[in-house]
This record gives sequence, structure tokens and C-alpha cells, in this order.
Amino acid sequence: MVNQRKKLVVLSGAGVSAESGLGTFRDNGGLWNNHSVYDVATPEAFHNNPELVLDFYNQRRRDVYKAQPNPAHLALAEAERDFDVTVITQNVDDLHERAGSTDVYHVHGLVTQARSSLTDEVFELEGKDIHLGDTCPKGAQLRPHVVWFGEFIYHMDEAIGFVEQADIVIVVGTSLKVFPFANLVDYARADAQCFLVTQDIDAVPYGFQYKQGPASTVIPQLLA
Ligand code: BV8
Repeated sequence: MVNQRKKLVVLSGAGVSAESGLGTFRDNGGLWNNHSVYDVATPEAFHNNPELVLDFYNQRRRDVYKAQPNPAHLALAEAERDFDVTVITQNVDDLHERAGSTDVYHVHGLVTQARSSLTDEVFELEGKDIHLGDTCPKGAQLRPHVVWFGEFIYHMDEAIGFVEQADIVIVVGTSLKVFPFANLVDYARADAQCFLVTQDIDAVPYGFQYKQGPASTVIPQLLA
């Protein structure tokens, strides 16, 4: 009998990186230096005030480089010993990869990378900031490789397929308030085991078991 490892799909948000010291969008009321994230994380903001937006992401990138994976990231990476694991994350940090996860999809991009504002060419920043006037080889202004509000997200079709195949779905550290990522919970099979792990939530998706608490405690317990 072929050993068919169960498919574990993880849907993560800012809360899984909170205990690594990276702010979430709700906890500080979605504010950064008195700007609403929804005002700063848009193409219009980048057009109207590129320095403000570049500063916002330069600061978040520096925070990401200083942060370390926490026990939640590490437990999800170690789960690859026992399960076929795919992580689909809203987060623009690389903590899942640095913890050892090998199959990670960033639907909202990665702040450690830059993208040409004209083409979809992506560049590793290797620790550098992006400044106004920094251009890619083809001369276009570099922008953070993140998906802003009003922009299409990456990997949505693949993500739907992974959730539909999943035997186990773990949603961790997300308020499920940002779309279309939040719609992914609707694709879980009726016979799948589904868990939601957050500090708080407005509504638990149908069919999900709610495990309230900090990810770095609850995720290792769930996967023990
Ligand atoms: C788009 C990158 C098509 C930048 C981000 C319906 C369908 C489609 C679109 C929409 C729709 N309704 C509205 C929209 C528009 C919009 C949207 O969703 N708006 C919201 C505000 C309603 N969506 C879009 O614009 C998307 N694009 O749809 O394109 C299109 C194209 C053209 C025209 C129209 C449509 C693009 C969305 C992507 C935006 N970019 N990030 C950046 O990071 O700066 S989203 C951003 O929000 C981050 O990715 C972040 O992950 C996310 C916030 O969500 P969470 O991760 O859930 O974080 P949050 O703080 O909210 O919650 C944290 C949770 O963790 C809490 O529950 C808390 O309890 C918990 N927690 C805290 N600490 C812990 C913890 N849990 C466990 N342990 C802890 N220690």
C-alpha cells in the first residue's frame, strides 16, 4: 500500500508573524505613522507620494530582516516530516521560508524583493532599501514587490486547487478581512479537518474548529 501522506494546507496572515515582532494590520488599528495602511498600500499612494510609500516599505523590510521565525513557523516547517505541506500566505515577510517551509506561495508578494513599475520583472533586494530614482536595468522605477489594494493577487487559482485537495486546512493569524484571499476558506472539502487559530475573530468559517490563542503556542500543540 503506497504511503499516501495527508495533504496539509496552511493559510496564514499577519498574526503568525506577530510573535516574531512584526506588527499586524489590526492591532495598531491599521495605522502606521498616522497613515492608514489602506492609504499607503495603494498604487494611488505610490503615484501621489512615492517617498512616503517607499519609506513605509523600507521600514517594514528592515523589521523583517531583524525578525526571526517563531515556534509557529518552525512547527509548520517540521510538519513536512509527516505531511505534504503547502503554505499560502498573505504575509510579505519570508519567515515561513527561513523556518524551513519549502512550498510557500505569497499571494500578496514579498517585501524582500523589488519589481519594475513597468514590467513584472522581480529583483532580490539583498537587504537594500528602495529609493526614488532607483531603476531596474530597463530604466523603470523600482517598487516593492507587494500587491497593493486594488491590484490583482498572485497564485489565487493554484491556491484554490490546493485547498480543494487538502485533507487538513489550518488557517492561522488572519482576520479574514482581506479578499479574495479570505474566500479560500470556502473551498475546503466537507470531509477535510479544518482549524482556525487566531487571538480573536469576528466569525468562524463554517466547518472550522476555532482554537483561540497565540500561534506560537497553539500551532505546535495542534501539530504535536
Ligand atoms: C483585488 C500587501 C482585484 C501590502 C496586502 C472582494 C473581492 C475582491 C476584492 C475585494 C473584495 N472586497 C474588497 C476588496 C478590495 C480589497 C480588500 O480586500 N479590501 C479590504 C480592506 C476589505 N482587496 C484587494 O484590493 C485585493 N485585490 O481584489 O484585486 C481587483 C483589482 C482591481 C479592482 C478591484 C479588484 C488586494 C488585497 C491585497 C492588499 N495587500 N498586503 C502590505 O502588506 O503592505 S493586504 C494586507 O492585509 C496584508 O497582506 C495582511 O496580511 C492583510 C491583513 O490581513 P491579516 O493578515 O488577516 O492581518 P490582520 O491584522 O487583519 O489580522 C491579524 C489576525 O491575527 C487577527 O485575527 C488577530 O487576532 C490575529 N493575531 C494577532 N496576533 C496573533 C494572532 N493570531 C495568533 N497568534 C498571535 N500571536
